[in-house]
Amino acid sequence: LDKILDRHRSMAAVDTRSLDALLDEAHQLPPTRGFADALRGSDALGVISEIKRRSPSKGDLNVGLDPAELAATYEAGGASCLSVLTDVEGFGGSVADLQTARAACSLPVLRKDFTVSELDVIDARLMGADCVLLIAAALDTAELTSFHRLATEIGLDVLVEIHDEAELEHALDADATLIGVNQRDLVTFQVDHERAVRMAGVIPDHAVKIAESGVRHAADARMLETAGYDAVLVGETLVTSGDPAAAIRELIG
Ligand code: IGP
Repeated sequence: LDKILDRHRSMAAVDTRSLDALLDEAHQLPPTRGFADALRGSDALGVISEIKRRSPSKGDLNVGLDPAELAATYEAGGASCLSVLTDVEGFGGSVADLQTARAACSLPVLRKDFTVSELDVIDARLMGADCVLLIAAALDTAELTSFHRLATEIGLDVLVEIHDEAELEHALDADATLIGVNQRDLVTFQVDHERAVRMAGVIPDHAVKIAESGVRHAADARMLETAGYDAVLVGETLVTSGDPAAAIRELIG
C-alpha cells in the first residue's frame, strides 16, 4: 500500500492543473446515477460487482476481460452497482475501463483508486464516476474530511473504506454515510471475516454498511448479511468465474 500511495502522491505533487477551472467543469455535469440510493433501495443483500484485471497480491486475475461485456453481465445478474479499478500499475485498470463499463449498463459506478488529492476527487467526477473511494488508512483526518466534503459538493457519493474502530471514528468525523469494511488487511493481505462481523456491530445504523474483499461463496454472503451488512463488494470471485451472473445471483440469495 505504501508504495502505491507514494506513487499517487508524487503524481499529485506535480499536477499543476487549476483546481478552480476543474471545479467549474464538474459543477456543469449532469447528475450522477445515485450509488448510495441503489444500495438503500432494497432489502436484499446488495452486490457491488468489481472490474479488476489484476492485483498486487494475486497477480493476473483476468487481464483480458472486456469491461463492456462484463458490466452488462453483472447488470443481468442483478448487481446493484459497479466498481471499476482505474489504477494502472498495480491493478491494470484505466479510466477507459470505467467509461466503457459505465456506458454498457445503467448501474452507478465507483471509481476504485487511491485518492490522495482534491484533483483526484474532481477527476473521478469528470471521468464519469458516480462514487469515489476514500481509504481511511491512506488519509489523515483533515484530508478525509475535506475530500469528503468536496466530493459531496460536486455530486459524488463517497465510500469510506475502514478496517477497525479507530478508522471508523475518522470516517464518522468526516460525516461518512457509506462505510466499507475491507476484510483484507492492506499490509498482510489476510482476509479476516471475524473482524468484519465485529465491525458491523459498531457501525451506526444510519450508515450503509458494505463488506469488501474475500467474498467467495453464498455462505460468506449470508454470514455478512446476518452480521448486518447491506452490501458486499466482490472482485476476484466474479472476474474469475465462468458464469458471473449466476455467481451474483447466488450471493444475493
Ligand atoms: C474486491 P476481492 O477480494 O473480491 O477481489 O476484493 C475489493 O474489495 C478490492 O479490490 C479492494 C481494493 C481496495 C482494491 C478493496 N479495497 C482498495 C484497491 C484499493
